[in-house]
Amino acid sequence: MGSTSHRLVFFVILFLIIQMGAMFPEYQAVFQDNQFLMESIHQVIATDLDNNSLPELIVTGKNYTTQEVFIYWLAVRQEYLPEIIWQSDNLFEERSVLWVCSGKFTANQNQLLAITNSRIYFYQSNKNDLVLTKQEAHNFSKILSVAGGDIDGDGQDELIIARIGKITNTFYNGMLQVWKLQAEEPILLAESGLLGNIRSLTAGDLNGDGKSEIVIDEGLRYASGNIHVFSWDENKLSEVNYLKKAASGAIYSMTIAGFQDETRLVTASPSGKVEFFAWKDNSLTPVVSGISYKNELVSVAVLNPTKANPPQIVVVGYPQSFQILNVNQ
Ligand SMILES: [Ca+2]
Ligand SMILES: [Ca+2]
Repeated sequence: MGSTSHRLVFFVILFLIIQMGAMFPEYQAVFQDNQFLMESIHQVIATDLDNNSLPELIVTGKNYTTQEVFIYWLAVRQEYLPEIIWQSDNLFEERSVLWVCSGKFTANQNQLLAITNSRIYFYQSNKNDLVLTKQEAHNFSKILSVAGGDIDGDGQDELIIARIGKITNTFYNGMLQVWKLQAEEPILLAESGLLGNIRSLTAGDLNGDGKSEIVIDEGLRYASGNIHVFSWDENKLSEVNYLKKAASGAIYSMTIAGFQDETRLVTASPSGKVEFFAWKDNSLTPVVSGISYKNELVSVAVLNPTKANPPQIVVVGYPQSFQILNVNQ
């Protein structure tokens, strides 16, 4: 009798595992290149720069041997094959990272902002070209990461900077700044207190109220850290959600995107995991189906050309691996 009930329990569990497997979409690589474009790829973002309502990709990286830093603008049109539309001049700057983000910062179409330690570059599309409309020295300092988003809901995107606020013996204690760029000089809209060792930053409208939320991950070294969500309420930044030990490791890259019926935060970690969090009942809720890789992930983007189908996930693995993943249909 005992062994029969054990066997029954075993089959019930097996059945449940099979059912759960069927519920979660499986991703497969539809494009993969382990030596993509440059010796080291740092960042990928998805954005619609040519205003055709279809997202393209921006990829940044570096060739160490020749001291070159480039931005590529890529379209993924047919058969998931990324095609180069445009390539920047060499933006190499001694001892500087190049950060990029996109949004309507000073124009009424999406712009690409590229920021080094000392300079800021504004690009916008003109037919199949990205035109450098402005470049200048800036006074932002100790940058850790950048993002674009309309924090206050006025229709223009703000530049969000995660920066070092204080250097301690053991880590960089970071903070957030939100800048408006329309005026001659950038205007500081908001600044947070010290938030810990910020490892990644993104912005996007998680709750659908028309204003972007700001999301950061903070924690030490490679350890699983905490995700904080901030929104602009009553003329200040307020923390509206906090997830402790949220992901299965440090988060090096995050993005916010629509997934059919819900908005999700997508994270990538050096442990090789892509994880999803849906915005439900005013908080981030882990979505059980993640993606696991053997290599260290440095950046993630979501390509969402149609609302009807699940979007594609673009992942960059250290040092120069590039993959586009699609849900098995
Ligand atoms: Ca705004
Ligand atoms: Ca919002």
